[in-house]
Amino acid sequence: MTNVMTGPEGGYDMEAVRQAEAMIESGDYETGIARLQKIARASGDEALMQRLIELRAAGFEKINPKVKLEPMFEANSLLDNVSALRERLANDGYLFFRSIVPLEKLTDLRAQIVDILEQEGWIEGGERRMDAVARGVPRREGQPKFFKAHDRIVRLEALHAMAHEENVMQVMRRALGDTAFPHPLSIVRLIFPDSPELATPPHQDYPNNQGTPNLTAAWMPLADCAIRDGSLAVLEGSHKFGVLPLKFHLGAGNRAAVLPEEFARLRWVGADFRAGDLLLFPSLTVHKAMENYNERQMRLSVDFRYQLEGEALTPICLQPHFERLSWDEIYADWQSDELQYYWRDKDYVEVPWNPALHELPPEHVDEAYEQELAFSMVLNRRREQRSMS
Ligand SMILES: O=C(O)CCC(=O)C(=O)O
Ligand SMILES: [Fe+2]
Repeated sequence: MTNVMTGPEGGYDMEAVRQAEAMIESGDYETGIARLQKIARASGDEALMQRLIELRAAGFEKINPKVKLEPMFEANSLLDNVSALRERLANDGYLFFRSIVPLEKLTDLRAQIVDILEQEGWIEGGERRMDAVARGVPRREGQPKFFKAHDRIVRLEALHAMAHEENVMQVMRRALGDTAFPHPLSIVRLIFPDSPELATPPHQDYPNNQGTPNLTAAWMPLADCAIRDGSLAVLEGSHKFGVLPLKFHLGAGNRAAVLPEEFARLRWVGADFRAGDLLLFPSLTVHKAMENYNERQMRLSVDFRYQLEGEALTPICLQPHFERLSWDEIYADWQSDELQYYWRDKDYVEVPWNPALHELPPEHVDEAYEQELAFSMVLNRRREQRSMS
């Protein structure tokens, strides 16, 4: 016998709800939530919707697959053997190096960024400002408060100069080829502590950047960054499976890759990064940020994209991140013009960016709404707990 609840906007099958909840309780979170979602959305029942949000908030940690990291291979010893280096990159889909970026340049860039964050009220000031201790709720990509700081940071000459840094360029030339050059799209990540739900989910860069699949990202933290501080992890060998479908996620980019079951046999690899370390991966490699469980400090990092001359790129790779400012505006206060419009002398093939490769499935609007509600519930609870303790 089915027990049907009826509300003002229709009914739902109580037994089906019970089954979905039992699945969630027994650990089959993804399937259980997906079933409950279907029933709740179709019923339009407010109480059931509330229950769904509650369950999503309670199980947030399970939305990001819990990954156990194996250590990344440290490729420094291969730097003198270009063919071994490239073979390793082709096989593993990443290269990780210790101590490449000069510390004084990292520190200088970090100092300029934390000055802006302090002035914008994001972090505590004074002597400890270099620790980037967060104040207040997380500012998130897309929000006006986020852009108030980001629009200033994206103008920093030191940010863009880091993509051209000589040690980094030497590594890029060895890993990719002599004509390797950075895209002017330089990205800074301003990741708040204590909000693991916002960690950048598993994804490929290809749908965002497109152009040549040999496009290779270089990621570096602007200070020591252990796994628990939200360092970057890579799914080894995941670049060999083509472009994966997308689903909505609250983290940077709002897109996660849907990982096929066969990926279960691949290894997630990571490291406690130290300042100066550098991670490279081509645009089909699945990677994710580890959750920032540091209770106080923001994770600040930068990432750049490189390619060889003669290969394809899309117009967004030649624009500043978020495309809110023109290059002339960005260059206004620079000391040197050496790195301005440098790509105009490079040889590349401009190809159109295909929006279809970046589209989310139609149900993403509901998904985004539910994740937002669940996240604000989690944030409020966390704040209440803190004020009580
Ligand atoms: O730093 C992050 O959280 C994301 C970095 C990333 O996805 C990238 O560098 O492509
Ligand atoms: Fe990425």
